[in-house]
Amino acid sequence: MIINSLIPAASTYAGDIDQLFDVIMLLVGIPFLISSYLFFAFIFKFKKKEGVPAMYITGTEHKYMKWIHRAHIPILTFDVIIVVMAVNVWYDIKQDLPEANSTVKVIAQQWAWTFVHPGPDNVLDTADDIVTINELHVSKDRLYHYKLEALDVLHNFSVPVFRLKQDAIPGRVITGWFEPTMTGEFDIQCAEICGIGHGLMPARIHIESASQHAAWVAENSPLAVAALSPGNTINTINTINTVETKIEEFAAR
Ligand SMILES: [Cu+2]
Repeated sequence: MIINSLIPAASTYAGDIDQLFDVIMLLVGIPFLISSYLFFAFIFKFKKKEGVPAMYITGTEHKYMKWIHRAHIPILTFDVIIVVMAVNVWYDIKQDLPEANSTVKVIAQQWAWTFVHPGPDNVLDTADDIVTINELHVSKDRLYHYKLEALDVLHNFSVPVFRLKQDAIPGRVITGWFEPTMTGEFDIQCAEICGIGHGLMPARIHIESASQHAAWVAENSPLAVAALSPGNTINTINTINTVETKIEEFAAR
């Protein structure tokens, strides 16, 4: 309700995250408003008055303590509700890994994103892979696994419309998943301060319909490009080789 009004929800689990935010906002916000109101109301109600002597109150008597206990019980109950809901959502998104239709590689470095798409054969690490910089192409209603790597320092792969955020850690390949539910072009951003160019590390995600995506894959596959203009092949294959060498160099460290 709150986040959704600011930014579209474009993944299968975006709604769960938004719902969690709404529940936390209500369960924390309402007690916050009530306690703030009482705090200021009592300050004014019991301020110094002429002819009324100050009373020394330790607050330990039952008639005072019961007001603390009565407030504690709902707050603790709300905490339990929040924890149970949060663990459930966390499990579904981060612990569970549903079967994928396709896998993409996401490589973060200072200060750009490299994306490796599986190409027409839908298999990564083959000659028809499509490598792009700062531009990820996916199809709506397909479940993707991403394999996230960092070549230098910590980065964070953040796709706000998916409500997806995942740290990228040098030396590790982190696998996660998403399933787009809406077509369009949206932001990808690095959400981990990764150096002076951190703010200059934006990318775009293009969510296409199945047919649009198939057309994009067919047009941009190095094999298709090769068939069209032999000169381009060398560039594309060079790009793939550079990226793969970088990954291998990195893995060998
Ligand atoms: Cu970064």
